[in-house]
Amino acid sequence: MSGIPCTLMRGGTSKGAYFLAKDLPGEGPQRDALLLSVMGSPDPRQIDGIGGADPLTSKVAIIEPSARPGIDVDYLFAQVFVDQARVGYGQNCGNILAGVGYFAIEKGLVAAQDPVTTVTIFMVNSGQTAVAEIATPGGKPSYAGDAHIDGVPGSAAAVPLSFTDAAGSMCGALLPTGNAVDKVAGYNVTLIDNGMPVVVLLASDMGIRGDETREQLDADTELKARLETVRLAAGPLMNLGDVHDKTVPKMTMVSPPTNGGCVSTRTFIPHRCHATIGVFGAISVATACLLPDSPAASVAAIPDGTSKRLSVEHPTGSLDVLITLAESSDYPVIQRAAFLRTARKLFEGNVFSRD
Ligand code: NQM
Repeated sequence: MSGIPCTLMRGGTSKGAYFLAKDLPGEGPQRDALLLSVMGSPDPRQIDGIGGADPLTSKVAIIEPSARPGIDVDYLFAQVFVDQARVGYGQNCGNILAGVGYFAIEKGLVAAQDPVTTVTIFMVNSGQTAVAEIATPGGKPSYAGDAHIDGVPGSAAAVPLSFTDAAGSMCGALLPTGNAVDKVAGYNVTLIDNGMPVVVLLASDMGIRGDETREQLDADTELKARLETVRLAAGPLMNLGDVHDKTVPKMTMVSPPTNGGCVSTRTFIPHRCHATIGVFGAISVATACLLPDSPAASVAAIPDGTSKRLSVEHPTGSLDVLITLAESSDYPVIQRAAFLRTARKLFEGNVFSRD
């Protein structure tokens, strides 16, 4: 039995299998079956595969050299469902993105510079571009460093990532309904997409405090049913169609910050509570906080200035999002968004599917 070259990496607060596109079958059922088998899905324990029995550790990056001018590599993200025989391509992942630059350099798709290599990445799922700065002292990828991100023990080399075109990644516009607040299934919500489609609503409106643990919220089946009702109604309004089988929109409940940040969050992605918050999800939520009259603005603490560091609190710490606003507009217009992640190569070799 011959294996498939695969690198297992932690990207931000997620973990996934990174492949070169040329080592996998092309798009279609054969590739999906292979990815399901590699991860061990469907099975809540993923015992017969390398997935970690959690949506955050059942992820795949498929990478190839890009034919697009000015772009180094194309990155396709796949969410392999844990307990269903499904692979979703309908969202991006900013955490797995953190490992893409390293992988591209390790595989010789991008030549390393000294001491930092800039890798320009086309995100196939959303048709948008990210710029990653990878530590390559002496022309070699280095994972060690002193950057810490909440949700990951210890420290590693910083991976700054920036975007100038995140808005409307899947919904066609930052605010797909044109409104900062809509009434959906009886709740005031912001339907927003600044890199990730998210429904932002007040924790208090959903009957929670907003400081509950992931485990407490995951056990609250009544809350989850109400969130799903809102989500299913929001999908078509966000130009996402019927979202029964989709991993978007995400659902983020916001409350006042408790640790000096901008806002506190509890996010469902969409059926399990996130251990932290997705990175593009955090950019979308931080952006919602900037919109006058939005539910999030009513609980957020926003620093002054056009270049803002917005600390989005989550169940295990916070995630800083940097947002640069255009100078000359009364209403917030986002020029650039950025965040800092870390990544680490964990394992490299061949992975074997069931047959
Ligand atoms: O929002 C989880 C994650 C993500 C996605 C999810 C992500 C993002 O934490 O960019 O990173 O929302 O499904 O990896």
